[in-house]
Amino acid sequence: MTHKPEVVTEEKMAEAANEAELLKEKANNYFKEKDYENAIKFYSEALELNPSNAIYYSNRSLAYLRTECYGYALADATKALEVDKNYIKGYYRRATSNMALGKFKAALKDYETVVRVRPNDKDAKMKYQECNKIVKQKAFERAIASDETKKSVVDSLDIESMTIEDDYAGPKLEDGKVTVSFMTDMMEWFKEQKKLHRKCAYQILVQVKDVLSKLPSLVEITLKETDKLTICGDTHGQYYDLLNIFKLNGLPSDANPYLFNGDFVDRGSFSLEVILTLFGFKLLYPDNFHLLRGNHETDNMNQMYGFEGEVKAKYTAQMFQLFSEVFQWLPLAQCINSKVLVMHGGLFSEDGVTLDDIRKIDRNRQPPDSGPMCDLLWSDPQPQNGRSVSKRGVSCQFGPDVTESFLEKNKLDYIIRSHEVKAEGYEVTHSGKCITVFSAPNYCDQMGNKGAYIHLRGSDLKPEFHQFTAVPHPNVKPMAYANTLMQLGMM
Ligand SMILES: [Mn+2]
Repeated sequence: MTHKPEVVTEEKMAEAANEAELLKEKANNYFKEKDYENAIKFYSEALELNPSNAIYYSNRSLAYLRTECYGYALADATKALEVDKNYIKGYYRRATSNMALGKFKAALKDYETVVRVRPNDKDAKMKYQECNKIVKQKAFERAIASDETKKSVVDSLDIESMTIEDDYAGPKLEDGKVTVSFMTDMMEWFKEQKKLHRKCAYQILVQVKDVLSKLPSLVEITLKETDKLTICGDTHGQYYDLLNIFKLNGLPSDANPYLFNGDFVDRGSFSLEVILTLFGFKLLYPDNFHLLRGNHETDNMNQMYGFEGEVKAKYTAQMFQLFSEVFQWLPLAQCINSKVLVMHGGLFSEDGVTLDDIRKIDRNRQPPDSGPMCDLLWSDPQPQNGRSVSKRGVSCQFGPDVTESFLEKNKLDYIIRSHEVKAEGYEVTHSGKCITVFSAPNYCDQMGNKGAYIHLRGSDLKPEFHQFTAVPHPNVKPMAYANTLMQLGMM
């Protein structure tokens, strides 16, 4: 009888711990190479062998942050603190996840903890102060918002009396109208990193607000037999890649219609150039140039991911306010020939949603935390049936059965959505019923992905995919205007 179970178990545990360490090293190396998918895979394997290591959770949390899975990142940071409540990095990670989710008060609490434990840590103090500033600012905004019914920036502008200085050599609207030559000149002007005169920017914004506010929340269009529509996914401030799309696929026109499926701004540091170009084309071809709202056409995202900072740097806070008003009027979904439904995020947390429910959404607002409007902007498909908690921490993930029953109920063929970076620029899932298209190649200058756009022809409505790669851009890094907490958090 030489059987000694305790000793064997202990040895096995030590062995498992060693093996877990090796897996962590492997994951760290993938992380350094920015291969976050593999990093997550090996941190997960390490955690299977040794689930009581706070560092593994914390490292995986950072990898999730990088892949925009803020819900998972938050769960891992929380887990790290459960395992070891003295693990300071865990508080940082949890704070960053909460910041990314727009939960500033929760983030502040964690920064407070760090500052209390490490009163001499300058970095912690800076982060605490920065976060505190945001919380106070939000409270202030809420206070004045409830004071009076919110006035439009448009009412306080006197565009007519804005003068364009003689030394301004850039494009101007013609008799207050966007024209083809204005658009060509503006795109060229932006390409040279020059600034559109603020009067022209305001003219575009005021006019586009008027155009968008007249559209329904669900836009319905009909493609004739010979018509061809180009659908693009996220562009995220990658202006030079947007110009490349027009070079490859032709400039927008009534004969060359486009649909841009949200997330025009944030992350990329040429978001103003992207959005003014898209808004310009909307004014030029209101019936054949379509824009849908993404989860980044919102105040919370713009505050964290750069657009607000960029508008304030290049123009003013007031202009950002007007952008915010305009974004609230972007439609939420578009239906093509009553067969193909396009939206930025995806389908719903609840069964039984109809096209009529989408039509009825009162969209002129910041999206709520749940419900159909939130889902349209935020959800993601998943391979398994049913629904799951979102990796992002907002809305849900929906399976092929959810897609199937939604399509059946609404007599649709398939959906096209964006919202997720894909290596090939697009992905076909749910037996061809759910298509993702993403048009920001080499996303954030580091993901190495292709971009894609889709051609849909009226004759058969079959998606035809076109891929492209990133083109060079001037030396301004992505997130250059993002909140400093986000920049640090993303490092
Ligand atoms: Mn998105």
